[in-house]
Amino acid sequence: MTIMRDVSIAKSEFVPDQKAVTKIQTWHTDDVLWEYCCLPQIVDYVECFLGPDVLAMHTMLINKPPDVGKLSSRHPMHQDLYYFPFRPADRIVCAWTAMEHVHRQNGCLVVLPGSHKGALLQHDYPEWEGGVNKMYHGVRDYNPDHPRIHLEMQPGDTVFFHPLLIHGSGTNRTEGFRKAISCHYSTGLCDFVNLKGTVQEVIENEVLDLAEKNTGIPKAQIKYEDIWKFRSRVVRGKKGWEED
Ligand SMILES: O=C(O)CCC(=O)C(=O)O
Repeated sequence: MTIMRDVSIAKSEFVPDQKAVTKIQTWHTDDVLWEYCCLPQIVDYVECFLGPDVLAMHTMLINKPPDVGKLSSRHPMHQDLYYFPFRPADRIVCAWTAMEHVHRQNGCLVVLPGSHKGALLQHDYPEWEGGVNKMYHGVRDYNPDHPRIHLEMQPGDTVFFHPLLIHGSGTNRTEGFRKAISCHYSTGLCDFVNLKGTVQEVIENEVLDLAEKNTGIPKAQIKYEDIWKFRSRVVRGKKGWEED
């Protein structure tokens, strides 16, 4: 499991530590949270997109904290495929479920409709004065005039979206934590691709640096695809690769 903390709050000496937790990731081995990934109300739809072999590849519990005035609770506009070394993109889908009323004031999702029909774009850390959370890369150039939709949702509402869809989320201007749970599913028959020389090389390097720091294993000995294989778990059907 990875626990991520908000850049502004984690550095404040006045806020107790757990209030800075902005996200918990890679919890596919937790029995209680795993139940979310298996809910038939979700997986029956996922199967329509992916076919009968369904893997959970990336699990997140998002706890957007009240913004302390630095606007660091925002999530920059990005495409999730940027993080993934597996394909095809059309056989990956995200399910994102609101755990409470999510609206513009507490930083709902915002999406650029139709953007999933475009290419995977270059991402960078945005140059935000108040700081940017770790791994929160954003699309470098997108049309600021592209229509946007703010996804206001009730508890339990779920949105399914393509990994090329440009999306992000706004500042949490309330006193409460805005909670959501999500899983990225892929077909079990996905292929892993080499990211060298692609726009994804930057994030691959950053993740490998972190893996080296956390495990002590030199990054040259860690394969990015293995990190993702390690994060995966069968929901229905089978995996197309052998376990090591
Ligand atoms: O829930 C949010 O605020 C956005 C989450 C998201 O887009 C992500 O983590 O990739």
